[in-house]
Amino acid sequence: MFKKTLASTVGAVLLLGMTACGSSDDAGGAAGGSTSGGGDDAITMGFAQVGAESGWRTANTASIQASAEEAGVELQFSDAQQKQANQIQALRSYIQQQVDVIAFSPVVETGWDTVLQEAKRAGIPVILTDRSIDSPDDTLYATFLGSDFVAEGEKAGEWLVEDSAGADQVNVVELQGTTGAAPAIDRKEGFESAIAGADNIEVVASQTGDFTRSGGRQVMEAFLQSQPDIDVVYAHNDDMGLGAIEAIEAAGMVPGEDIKIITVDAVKDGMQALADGKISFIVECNPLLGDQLMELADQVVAGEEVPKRVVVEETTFTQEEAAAALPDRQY
Ligand code: GYE
Repeated sequence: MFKKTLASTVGAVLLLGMTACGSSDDAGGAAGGSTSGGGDDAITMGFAQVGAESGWRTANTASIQASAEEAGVELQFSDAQQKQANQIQALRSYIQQQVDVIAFSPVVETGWDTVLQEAKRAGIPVILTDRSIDSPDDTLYATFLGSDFVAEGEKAGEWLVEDSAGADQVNVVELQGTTGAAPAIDRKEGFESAIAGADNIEVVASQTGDFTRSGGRQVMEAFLQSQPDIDVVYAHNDDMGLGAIEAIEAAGMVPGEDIKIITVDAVKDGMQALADGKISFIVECNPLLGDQLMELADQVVAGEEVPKRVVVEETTFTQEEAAAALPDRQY
């Protein structure tokens, strides 16, 4: 689907992978020649980001870059444009550069063992951030910092079960995240288990919108053509839910009234749509992982013991709660 951009992407990944990001250069310059507050001891981190597919991802990248600068960590940043091959290439370039620590958010769950064994052989610790991998070998990474995506899916399903109590038949269409990605797999599973006992709720169609607004819109347009009776959209992130709103409005219907929408993330645009009544419920997924990541990196590089799993605490939002939280929302 995105073949056109692949050649330029690979070039961009290589380029970004080989050069320090602008912000750490600037920090070095401002400190009067020394590379950071830590001088020669500064930690160098290679960070392989998934892409820039959503508002959540943009906030996550900004958090990591700001926290690195604040912590005096030299950040090498690359954007894989949602392609595993690009991410693997970025990881290999970090190994070759002998960075002190590698952190990445794996675009999909499987297929990492070979490159992570290469990092292990090179003695470079790896921190999984945001998304985890599916591998029998948990010595391939030091720790995993991120949300509990199954719990997020459950919260979405539990809200729907309560909201649908007493209703005859509730037809749900599901906009899945990127195929094979941990949050897509887990948010589907959590939702399904929460609605399993509710005989009146049925998922009538489920397809990936790749976590993007345009993907959500396109898939929703197709659902509106093929499904005669849709009551609820369950979107694995805000952006796809916002795309679904566009499709629903273009079809002459009213989101929030004719069709209810449940999403995950709680980024500003999603919270605004929730406060406006277009979305009915959002499960929060916090993208501000930068500070915790830099702290873990510091400990891992120093050879200290760290917990194998660090779970991010999160909440949920109704329309009233979104209106109240919006003025102070950072992302
Ligand atoms: O929910 C979605 C993004 O991995 C938690 O990725 C992250 C997800 C997030 O594209 O918006």
